[in-house]
Amino acid sequence: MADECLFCKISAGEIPSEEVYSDENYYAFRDVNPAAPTHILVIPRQHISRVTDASETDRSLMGGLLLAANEVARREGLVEKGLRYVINTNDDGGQTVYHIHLHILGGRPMTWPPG
Ligand code: DGP
Repeated sequence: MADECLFCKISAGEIPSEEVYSDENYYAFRDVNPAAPTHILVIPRQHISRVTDASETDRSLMGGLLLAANEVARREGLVEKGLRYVINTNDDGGQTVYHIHLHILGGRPMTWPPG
């Protein structure tokens, strides 16, 4: 756990959140500022600041992040109609919290290109 990391604290239960999914390695919770009818963040419990910081030793963890997101999407009933996964990365990517998080957006048609 990284000191002063908001999402490490949420994963540890030190800051409250609306849990959607939890296992040994991943935690998913509703975004406080939803951009779609369903907006969930999936995080690895292990602190990695940016997806571009992940390395070979994180291969399994990074693959598992997608599988955890798929499980959440199934539970939320998003799979049939569709959904969007987003990982904002660094300043130009719009990342504001520096602990890897995958956004699951669903419940409405998405537009392209994103802003
Ligand atoms: P990003 O811009 O990709 O770094 O997304 C960060 C997201 O985290 C943003 O959509 C809002 C959300 N968020 C920030 N602080 C909190 C919080 O304390 N609780 C919850 N549930 N979500 C948060």
